[in-house]
This record gives sequence, C-alpha cells and structure tokens, in this order.
Amino acid sequence: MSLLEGSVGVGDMVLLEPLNEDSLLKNLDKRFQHKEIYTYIGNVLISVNPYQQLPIFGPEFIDKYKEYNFYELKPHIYALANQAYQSLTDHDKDQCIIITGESGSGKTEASKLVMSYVAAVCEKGEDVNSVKEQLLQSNPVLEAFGNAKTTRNNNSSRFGKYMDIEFDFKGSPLGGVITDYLLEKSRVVKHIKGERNFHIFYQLLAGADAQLLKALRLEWDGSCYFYLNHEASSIDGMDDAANFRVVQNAMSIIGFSTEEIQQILEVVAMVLKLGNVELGDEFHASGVAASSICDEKVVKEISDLMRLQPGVLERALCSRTMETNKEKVVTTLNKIQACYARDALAKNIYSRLFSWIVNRINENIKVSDSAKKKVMGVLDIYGFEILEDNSFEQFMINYCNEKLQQVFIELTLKEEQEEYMIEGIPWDKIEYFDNSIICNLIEHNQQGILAMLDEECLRPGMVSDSTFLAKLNQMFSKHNYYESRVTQNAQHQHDPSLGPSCFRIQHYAGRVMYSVKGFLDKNNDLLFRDLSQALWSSKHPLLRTLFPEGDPKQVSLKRPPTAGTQFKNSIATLMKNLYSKNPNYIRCIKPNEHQRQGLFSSELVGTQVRYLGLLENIRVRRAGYAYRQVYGAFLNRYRMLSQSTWPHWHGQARDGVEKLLEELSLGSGELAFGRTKIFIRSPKTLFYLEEKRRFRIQQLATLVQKMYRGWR
Ligand code: AD9
Ligand code: MG
Repeated sequence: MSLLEGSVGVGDMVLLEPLNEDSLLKNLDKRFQHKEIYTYIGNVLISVNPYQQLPIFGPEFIDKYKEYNFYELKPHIYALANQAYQSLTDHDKDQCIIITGESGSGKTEASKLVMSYVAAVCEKGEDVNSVKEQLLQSNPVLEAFGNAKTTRNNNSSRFGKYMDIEFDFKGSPLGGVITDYLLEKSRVVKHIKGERNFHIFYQLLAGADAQLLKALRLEWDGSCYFYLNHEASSIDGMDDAANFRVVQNAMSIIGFSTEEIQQILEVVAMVLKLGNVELGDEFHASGVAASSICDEKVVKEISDLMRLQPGVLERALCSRTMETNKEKVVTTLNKIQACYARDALAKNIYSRLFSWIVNRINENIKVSDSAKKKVMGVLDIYGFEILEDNSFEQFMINYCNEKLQQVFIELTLKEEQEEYMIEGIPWDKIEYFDNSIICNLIEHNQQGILAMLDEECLRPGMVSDSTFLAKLNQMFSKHNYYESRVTQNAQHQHDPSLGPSCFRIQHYAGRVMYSVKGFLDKNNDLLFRDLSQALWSSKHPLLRTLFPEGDPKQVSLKRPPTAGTQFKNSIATLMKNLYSKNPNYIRCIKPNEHQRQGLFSSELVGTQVRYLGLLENIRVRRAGYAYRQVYGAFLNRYRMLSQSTWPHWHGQARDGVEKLLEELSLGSGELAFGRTKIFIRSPKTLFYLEEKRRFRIQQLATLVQKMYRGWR
C-alpha cells in the first residue's frame, strides 16, 4: 500500500505542487473535511483537531500500523509512534516525542494516543501489563488535579508534563518518570466567568456519596463555594461523577493506599473550604484595623480536617510573627493581608499536593537506577496562550513554547541546513525566523526579563510591579520585540490598546500584552512562616509532609529560588534532555475557536501555519535529504548487499559506499556524497535497502544452517 492510496489531497506536503500558503491550507482543509486529520511534512506529523471521535483508532489500527514502515500507510499518529518505538528497539536510540500547538489543538489527546500505541505493541506478560496499566492510569489522575475548563479548551492542561517511559532491551516497559512543570495555581482561588477551577473539585462534589461528603465536611452543592465562583458548573459531555470513580480507581491501580486516597480528598476539601473563610475588619480601641474570622464554624471544620489544635489556624491567618535576634513580635494583619494569606495558603496546599501526587506516582513507576534502559520521552506542555488578560502564568507558558519552537528550529531547520553546508552538499539557504532573540529577551542571565524580575524581588526598599516595569522600559527601550507605553512615547507612537501597567512581547506566535500586576508576588511565591509552621504542627499525615519548612528545626536562612528561576532551570534541564534524544514531532493545529467539528477556519489555521514555520519546514525538507549516515557505519550495515564489499572492504569507507551503491544502481539524484556522510534523498530508498538487507540476512542464515547440517 502506498502513502497516497485512498488518501485525499497530498499526504506528505513535501510533494505539494505548487507550494504556497494557499495550497497548503487548501490541502489541510480538504483532508480535514474528509476526516483525514493527519498529514506529514517528511517525518513531522501535522495533526488537526477533529473535535469528534473518528473510527481510526484502537487495536485493529494499531495492529495494521505496527506491520508497516512510516510511509507505507496513510499518515497517522500510530505511524509516528511506531517509527519512534522501532528506532528505540532496533537501533537502540533514545527517542522523544515533542507535541506542540496552541491551547486546545489536541496535544494531550495526542500524547495519550502515543502512550496507548506503545502500550499495545510492546511485549505482553503479567508484570509488563501491570507497569503499562500504571503508566496509562497516571493520565486520569493528573488530568483531574491539573486540568480545568478554560475559554479555549474544556480540558485544558494547566501544568506541563514530560514523561520518560523506560524500556528493557526487548522493548518491554519497565516503568517511567514524570516531570511536572509549574501548575497554574492561581486558578485555585480565582477563575474567570465561563471557566472552572481544577476538575477534581467538581468531581469530588458530584461523585462522593453522602458518607464521604459528611466525613469531608462538604456540601454537595458547588454553589456553596467561593473558590468555585458559587457555581456548580458542569461541562457538556463530561460526567464529573463518573470521572470521580475513574480517578479513584486509577489511583488504586497506580498503588495509592485507601488511606492515602482518603487523605488526598481531605486535603482537596480543606482547600475548597478555605475559600469560604470570610475575614472582616475589627477596629481596636487604638484605631488599628485587625482582621477577624467572620464565621468560626468553617474554620473549626477546616481545623478538624487538618487535625490542628483549636485556635492555631485562626492565629496563623490573622497575625504574623516577626522574629529578631532577641524577640518575637506578633503583629495583627488587616483584612486585605489576611485574605491574601488565606489565598496563598490555599494555593500552596493545592500545588504542593499536586507535586506530592506526581512524586508518589513516580515512586510506584520508577525503575532502579542500575537497570540498563532505553527511553522514550513524551512531552505534553500547555500550549501558547493569548488571553484578554495575560499575567505571570501566561508569560511562563509562552516562554516555554518559545523554547520548544527553538528546539524545532534548531533541529529541523538550522541544524539540517548547517549540516549540508559543513558536508559540502550544494544548498540554497532557506530563510526562516529564528526566535533566539525572543528567548534571550526573556532568559538572558543578567539582562533578561526573568533576571530583572528576580533582581527586583530581592532588592531592598520600595519595590513594586511598577518599579519592575520601569526597569524593563529602561533596559528594552530599543528592543524590537519589546514594547510598552513608555517605549512607544519615546518613539512617538501611540497605541491606546497598550495598557499603562503592561508590556508587550512580539512572540514567534503573535503579540501578547502582559499586565505586570502580581508579577513580583507570583515570582516571590512566599508563604508567611506562621502558616507553614501551623500546618507542620498538624496531625494530618499528608498535610504535614507538604510543609517541611514549617519544622522550627529546619529554619533555613537561604531563600528558595523564585518561581521564575525555578521554571527557567527546569526548562533548561528539559531542553538538555530533549537535545540528547532523537526527536519526533507532532505539530497540533486547532481548526476553529469554537471547539466544533467540521469547521475549518483558514484564517485561524493560516496564523498557526505561519508561526509554526510549516512552509519553511516543507522547503527545507523538499530540498533536503531524508537520511544521512557516516560512511563507516553505513558500509557496515549494508556491505552484505554487494559482492565488492562483502565480506570485507579494505579501502576507504567512502569508496566502499560508492562501490556498493553503484552496484545497486540507485538513481543518481537520490544520493549525495558529503565530506563524512552519505545522504539519501527519499525514505523509500532506505526502505528498499532495509528490505534487501533483511532478505540477505535470511539467505545467509539458511546458508549457515545448510553448512552446519553438512558438517554433521
Ligand atoms: V491545552 O494547551 O492543554 O489547553 P491541548 O492539550 O492541545 O490543549 P486537548 O488534547 O486537550 O488540547 O484537546 C482538546 C479537545 O479536543 C479534547 O478534549 C477533545 O475533545 C478534542 N480532541 C483533541 N484531539 C482529538 C482527537 N484526536 N479525536 C477527537 C480530539 N477529539
Ligand atoms: Mg493539554
């Protein structure tokens, strides 16, 4: 079967004629209307979100794709997963699958399809099955705690996830490691109309029976809760109650004990109830305003759940202890400060619970360090976001996407072209936008936005979000990708849409205006010590472990790294990890803004096609060679195909390769001889060589068997 057989339009856009944005969009549209959501650009997979269940997934399709090479069947995510898995097992090369695209484009669904494909094709057996189940079941748990409805996606990932699946030498899964990236914890205390808090809150209220709700001191009705915006909102097509059972079941399959599950739910209930702690102002005789708890009952219930001594939580919420060398001074917080402390506490408990869950899953799926393993990494990270109000969270998310685009550029456009030049292969350079200038603007060690944010957070004196913005304006007054009111004024431009406390960055995927409000605070991410000490004193086994810094013996004077620095460091580690593996790309595209099936907006897709650099990708690919290998290794693998090179070749490896390919009479346009490597244009030629090699190995094996029988 060939790639184009039964396929609508052009299955591999390297073959698209004529090649321009219009023909590319028409091709994607045509295929999309015929429910062909996958299209290749060479070995890159383009996936357009169908927003409907298509009958192209499941065991029957998996069986088919596992029998064929990449280009032999219609484009499919299973073909990409198969190619990565085969490279891992046959060529012993660690792989990574990098899934990118904007919010709602289908990354998380794609990552699950890849995982289910790998689970289905690898070895079976009791031990293996249990590892596979644990890996797969981590998805519903992490989605319940880390995903939420946003205006763009009913199941939007509000954290980044990178999962290494580890295999033994036969290709059976041994286990894995999940790394999570910056959960959007501000959502715990606030979300805009039309969105929701994290799924688990709604699942718990809808799915828990009366007994459990009573034990957790919860009302079933979502409208009772401030952190849910007093809305029991449900999502079309999503059954929160049923999902609650799925999540509980998944947690037990992964290996959480019944007690642990109960404790996790108790912590979720604490967070939800914290939102209902109303604080008021009380005026003392001195005229100083001090906060007070309006409803003692809620705090009593939370304290019971937290297993805290009476009065501890109230004190921690409404006052703050300052320690000097000699004495402790307790000051009372006013209402605004106490509300801030309450929300900071809720966000911290929840985000630490999330990290604890990830660690706990890792404990269950981890493989001993000594085991020799091959690794397939799957990256599913929050997509690029341009919202009406963009804050610190969007800045981090978009920075991360900027870095992923950089990996793509480095590996598919830049490195590829540089290699042709180094190898001396004739090449017309193809222009593309290199986004390192934007990455630098954000992450430069001294003069990047993140470094300047840290500096402002650590600087003594009157610092605020506005002083931070002033600093940025000064530093980047002439930067082409940075803009604010001040820099505009200096350039005698005026754009009223650019708010006074905002800056705008020209990202690779579009212009985004960020409001600096809350940047310092979110980057500092500090929790008053009174709160961490209070929670550490709790008798709740799980809650207590989430606040180790509350242990008075542990008092450390060293400040933990800021949220921005932590994120930047973890992204740097991620990049190193991705660069060390063989990359496989899935570029997800969102066909419309309405989460509707069958609707293809050429304008919206056009924007994505442009910023993803798909045309440039096709051009580089088209002019280039699909496969390259150093002469020695190539000769070793295929020398059995020629009489002149088999069994030994005594000359230079390059001459041997020339001889070998000459004997196989491959078309001359198919090959290019570089300084150290042989380049092959079409994958089909490579498949042909592989096929011949398999046949030859069989021949040789039969020959050896015959000789052996002859000797006996
Ligand atoms: V975000 O950056 O986490 O906000 P994603 O992850 O890119 O985003 P997601 O995978 O969650 O998007 O897809 C959004 C929705 O599109 C899903 O909930 C499905 O309803 C729908 N979808 C995506 N891919 C498929 C698919 N292959 N088949 C059917 C799909 N529906
Ligand atoms: Mg997602």
